Formats: sequence, C-alpha cells, structure tokens
Amino acid sequence: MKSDTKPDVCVVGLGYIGLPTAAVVARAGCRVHGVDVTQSVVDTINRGEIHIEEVDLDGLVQGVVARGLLKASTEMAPADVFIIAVPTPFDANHAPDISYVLAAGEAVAKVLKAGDCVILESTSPVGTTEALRDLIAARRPDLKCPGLTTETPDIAISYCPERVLPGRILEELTNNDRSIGGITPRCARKALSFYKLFVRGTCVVTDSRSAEMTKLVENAYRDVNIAFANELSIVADRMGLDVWEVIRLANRHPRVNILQPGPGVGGHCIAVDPWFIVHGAPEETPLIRTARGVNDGKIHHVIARAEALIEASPGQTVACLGLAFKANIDDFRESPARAVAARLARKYGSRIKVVEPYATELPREFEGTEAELIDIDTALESCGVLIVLVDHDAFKAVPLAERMAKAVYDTRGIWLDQPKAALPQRDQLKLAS
Ligand code: SAJ
Repeated sequence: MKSDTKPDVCVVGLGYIGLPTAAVVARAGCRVHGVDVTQSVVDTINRGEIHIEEVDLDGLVQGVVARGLLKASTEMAPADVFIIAVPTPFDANHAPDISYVLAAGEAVAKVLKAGDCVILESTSPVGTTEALRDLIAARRPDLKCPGLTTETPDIAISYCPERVLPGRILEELTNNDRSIGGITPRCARKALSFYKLFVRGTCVVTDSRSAEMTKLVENAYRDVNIAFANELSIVADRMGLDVWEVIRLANRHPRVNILQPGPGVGGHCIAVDPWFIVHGAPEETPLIRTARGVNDGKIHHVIARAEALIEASPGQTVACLGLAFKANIDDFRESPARAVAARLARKYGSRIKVVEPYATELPREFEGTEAELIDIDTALESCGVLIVLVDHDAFKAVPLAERMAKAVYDTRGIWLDQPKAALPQRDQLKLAS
C-alpha cells in the first residue's frame, strides 16, 4: 500500500455491506472501484443511485460518484486494498457455503501485486481467511503469502468483520469498534492503517481465526439471548403470565438484561451465523443449536395463538400488523412476521388484512390468498382482531382509545396498556404442542 497517498481500493460485492463501505471509503478520499456480478447493480451505482434501502446512503453514493471517487464495474481492477464483502449463505444442511468468497479470491488473485492488502469482511466460518490465502498462494506462486514464507510476505491478508445495524449502517461503519484479524501481525498492521482512514471507533488487532469466531459469537450471543426471551414468552403463555411485565421487573436487577420476545428471529445474520459455529463444532454446541430451534419454533407458537384468537372471534376481520423482519425497516426477507401473516392468509383468506407501511404490495406468497394490504387507519376502522407482528413506530403510536375494544394478540409487547380482558382466556386457547 502506498504510504504517502490514500490507497486505491477495490470493493468486491456491492450489497448491504459492500456498497455502504465503498461509499464511506470514497468519502474518506480514496478512489474506489466497486465490483459486482450483477450488471443492473453496477449501472444503478454508476448513475449515482442505489439498489438497496439504507438511511442517507443515496445522497452519499450520489456525491462520491459525482466526484469521480466511486465507479462500479462487473470487472476486477488493480488496487492497493481489496475488500471482499460477498454473501456466505448456508446450504440445506446448514453447512456454510464460502464459494462466493473463493470466487472473489480467484478474481482478486488475477490482479494482485506485491504490496497489496486483501481484507475479507464477509461473515465466514473459522479458517476461511486462511483458505482464501491458500487459494491466492496457489494461483500466484510469484507472490510470497503470509504464513507460508519465512521471508517478508509480498501481500497482506486479513479478516475484518463489520458489525453494523441495518438502518444505521453509515453511522456504525464509522463509529463502531472493529476487530482487525491478520493472518500474521504484519497483515493486521496493514489492515489497521487502512481502517484508520475512515473508522473513528477503536480498531482492536487480533489474528484472523479469532476475528472470524468473534463475528459468529456476537450474532450467536444475540440468538441465544433472544431464544431465552422467546422461551420465557411461551412459558408465560402456559402459566397465564404477562412476559413483558416479568422481563421488565427482572431487568431491574443490576446484572440482568433479558432481550425481547417476538414472533421469531429474522434477518440475514442472527438466524444464520450461529449455524457456522455449530457446523464447526457439532458435538460441542447443544446450547447454540437449541437456541436456533427455540427461535425457529416460536413462529409455530405464534401461529397457533393467532389461529386460536381468530377462531374465538367469528366473523371478525383480522389485521396482521407488519411484515418486516424488525421495526422501522422495509426489509421483508427472512421475516417471521411475513411467514405468520402468509400462513394466516392461506388459512383464512379474505378475513386477513395486512398493514405494512413499508410495502406497496403484498409479497409473492400472498398471491391467490385474497388477503389485502390496507393502511393502519382502515385497519382500526374495520378490523376487530389485531395481531401485532412488528414493532414499527407507526403501530406503537396507536392510542389505547382506538384499539380498546379490539381483540389483540401483541407478539412484540408494544401495547402494554391493552386491557387483558380483550384477550381470550389463555386456558381456552388450543395451543399446538
Ligand atoms: N429480535 C428479537 N428480540 C430482540 C432483538 C431482536 O426478537 O430483543 C429479532 C428482531 O426482530 C429480528 C432479529 O431478532 O427479527 C434480528 O434483529 P437484530 O436487531 O438483533 O439484528 P440484525 O439482523 O438487524 O443485525 C444484526 C446486528 N447484530 C446485533 O445486534 C448483535 C448487527 O450489529 C450485525 O452487524 C448484523 O446482524 C450482521 O450483519 O451480522
């Protein structure tokens, strides 16, 4: 990497992490070449527009493209720093698929030169950065690779995960602390000097395997703790207790901080990454595996309770409030709310209405169900049953007076003032085991 001027940077994968990262790095004054396999994504970015939703990203991309600092292409180009931010999905057996990372490595290997720094940011199973290094070493025997030579390596390779929250990505890319995991300490120092160009948070240097595990552990921690809250909510339903009251009181203990129950865990990280740990150590991970099962199973509990409420309210129209995987975002992928609403729509047809302020039409699985997208005002005027699936601010703001007489099933605990009398007696609900 040039030490006197800002490095030229190539970002491989222009999705939810790659594009904001490319834009923030360009804002810091680096010339950024973004690479994506999808031509329409490349064309959109080169017009100064964006293909994903993220707060303030549109203006930032427009600005850095207009200043010539960010250009996108389907082709790899030489650079000083390469950031790989491609997907790492899992297969039907929950085994991680790092083929996109390796494909990116193949492409990067073709343009690498001595002095370059390669950084993997994709959430990855432990050992992936070394696998990337091995691939580069095999393709480029002319370059001395870190950990494989007793001499000073020609290139640096590190793992540096992001930990940004959708909806706050730009802010968190700059302000969050980061783990910088080098294959060797020298690799970590190279990556550190790059991240210092745009990260205000503390950058903590470690080895690549520890950094890989750290990212997985962070999301598994969330999953296990959400599973605890979800299990408590099922226990509370069985015992006729208000789980929100119990958690609120327990969290007054100075060292207790229980997370919030919901209809299940959605999104692309928390429900996926724990499997990477389980896959790496199947015999040693009963807790993490069970937590995944509890969170996936919560959807079925919610469906059973919703069905019981609907059947206890004959002739009433039902509003499912929310489709997003969490509050105040327009991301409906991997969403338990969407799965619950679609299931109810298939079973009860035109009785089911859906309120989702972030949607203009219902997703594909509602096709042929007769369910209808309506706004919150119409729902409050016409629906006798409300099923809260997402804690959007627009739903939280509905005053008690407008929902007092409704039968409500609130899976997110947003209306704690809702009279309990409006709920059917819990012991009358026929719950699925
Ligand atoms: N959820 C609950 N109860 C809670 C908290 C969350 O049911 O108390 C649910 C949400 O409704 C949602 C899911 O869990 O369905 C995940 O939401 P989230 O806010 O925990 O996480 P994500 O997927 O939006 O983003 C996470 C973030 N990780 C953590 O909060 C530990 C983010 O910092 C990571 O960078 C991101 O995953 C990622 O890319 O890994």
